[in-house]
Amino acid sequence: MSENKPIKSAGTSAQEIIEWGMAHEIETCFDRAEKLKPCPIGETGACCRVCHMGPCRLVGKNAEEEARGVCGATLSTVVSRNFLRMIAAGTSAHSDHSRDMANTLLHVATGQTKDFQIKDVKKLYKVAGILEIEFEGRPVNDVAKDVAETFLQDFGRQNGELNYCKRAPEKTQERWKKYGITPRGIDREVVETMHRTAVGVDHDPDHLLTQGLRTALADGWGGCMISTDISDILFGTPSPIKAEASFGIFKEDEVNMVVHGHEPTLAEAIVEVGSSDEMLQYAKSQGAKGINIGGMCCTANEVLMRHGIPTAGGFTNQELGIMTGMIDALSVDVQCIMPAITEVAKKFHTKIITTSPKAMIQGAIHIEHDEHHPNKTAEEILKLACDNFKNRTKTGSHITKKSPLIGGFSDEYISYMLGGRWRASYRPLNDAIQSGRIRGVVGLAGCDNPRVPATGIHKYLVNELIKNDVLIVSTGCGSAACATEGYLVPEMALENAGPGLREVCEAVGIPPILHLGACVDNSRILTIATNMALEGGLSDEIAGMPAVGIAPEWMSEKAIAIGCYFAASGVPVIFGGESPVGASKEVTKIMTEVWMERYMGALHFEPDPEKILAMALDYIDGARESLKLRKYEPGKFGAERVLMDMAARREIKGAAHAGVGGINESEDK
Ligand code: BF8
Repeated sequence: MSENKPIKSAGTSAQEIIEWGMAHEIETCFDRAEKLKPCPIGETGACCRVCHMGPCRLVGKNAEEEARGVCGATLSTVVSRNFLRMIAAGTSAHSDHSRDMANTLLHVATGQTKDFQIKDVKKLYKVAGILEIEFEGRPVNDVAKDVAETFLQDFGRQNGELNYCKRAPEKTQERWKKYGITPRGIDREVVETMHRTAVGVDHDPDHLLTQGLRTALADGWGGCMISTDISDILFGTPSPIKAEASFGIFKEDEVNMVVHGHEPTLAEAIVEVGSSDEMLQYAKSQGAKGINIGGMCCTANEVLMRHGIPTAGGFTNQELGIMTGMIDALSVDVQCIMPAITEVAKKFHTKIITTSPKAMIQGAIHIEHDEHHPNKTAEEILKLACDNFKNRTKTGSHITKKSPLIGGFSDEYISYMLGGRWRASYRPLNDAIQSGRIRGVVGLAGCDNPRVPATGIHKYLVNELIKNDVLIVSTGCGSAACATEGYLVPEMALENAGPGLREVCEAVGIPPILHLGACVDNSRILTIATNMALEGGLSDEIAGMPAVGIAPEWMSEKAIAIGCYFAASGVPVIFGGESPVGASKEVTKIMTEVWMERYMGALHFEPDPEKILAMALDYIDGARESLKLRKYEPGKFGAERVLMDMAARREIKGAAHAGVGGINESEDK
């Protein structure tokens, strides 16, 4: 990395490729972010464009009191309506993905899709039990059919409540009922939100935001949770697995096929068909030694968690991956796919393939995913990748660095690790939090963002949080950011962890940063929080736990939906960057103070990483105090052993080496 170039990504390999791209005049999101400053009116939520009398910009010194749209809408109405529409869009994205998963399960159960089978029957039975579907003595596919049909009803349900609301602790459910945010049907909440934010309907910011929370809960306890569970049923519940991350995952002598997007179905088929003898022979016939499958963004997380497929990283790495010159084919489905990839790909040999009937990009090849015959689609895509191998040129940044990682933690596996096979339990985790060995838990999630040195805030926060004895559960591109920087190597992370956290992790055999999967797998964090509440000794609901959610580099509307479902479930959440409701003090107050009073959850926006850290630790310590847990004392536990370990390591490695042995230095070795 050159010293006088501006740092655009905190990923060292990513930065190298960015610099290579600049030298070769290849434009990326980093250049566009620099050229295109955010509109200051839209950025803070003050631009109303829900009708064609506007767009109205509610600006000025006393905008909160005086500014009005042509219809008379106040700033707080406009700001909250804009925010609600983000929640609705985010909920739609996760939930439409989830609906596709439910349909796939139905097609597998009824034999319309023969390429997949139910992989995790135990999980199917667990889900059937929650849904009160009889499963004992019945054929597996009959149970799966009932489960799929019951889930599908949750999308179009008009009244009552979502099936999975009952998975939340009772007190959490009571809060939802008390404040009228128990979600009904997923589609119903999204449609009602769109209706209420249309011109001339709901104008009361608090009333609007309450519907926003109900919609977000439909996302978390509906769309996301259903998707996670069906993916586990069909493709297996994850357990810890080794993989690799960063741009060095691509191979010189093999066909590099990359899966990018979100839905795991076609990616699973590509993994399966890509490892068949037939396809290997085909790759060889095209001059390659084999087929190397890699991933990007959340599809990467899905196949990493279940198969150890390596990841090239998160959102901001997608153009950079192509710029390595190593990718023969990149197949994409839905969400977080930059349309710019086809432009970048023109400069290389990479074929971009769109696969979803919902999403096309100009300049891409469209090979539509046949949901009844996924292996056939996978074969077509893989053959195209193999055919393209011979067109690979020397052009590209050819980065070879990568980092090992351990991923694949599910709530089922965490509970098994903590309690053992016969008495799986959260007791050791709760005990460790009670005693102060673990100060609290942070869910580190969300995107990476080219408007900050990408992945840099994730990097800063994981370092500081584990140093402060905070256990991290991570998902989405947050996990990818940790992975590419070497933070998911347990030994390295442990070396940097506070002594109490380290002691617990070593005793139980878990790393201090647990990679839980894709963005929809934030639902696993809801399940973990529920299990902690049910275990006892901490809070008896999700609210009040020494736990915080952080999305430091968020950019997607999906992240907003996620932040809101955590807030409504009782978790204080801190987002980085400028606030999309920053124009209105009233809306900001509702989302922080009023939500805190009602749900013991809140949504803050804070651009300063140091303040994010301080707020998170304050929330954790405040919750400890309210629960009358022992006051957290840094270095109280395990310090002596850690010092001894460090001394021993120093002796072995030599003082100079030990001095740089922390996880910061581990990337891409
Ligand atoms: O759903 S973390 S950039 S890839 S939105 Fe997108 Fe954000 Fe990544 Fe996955 Ni989630």
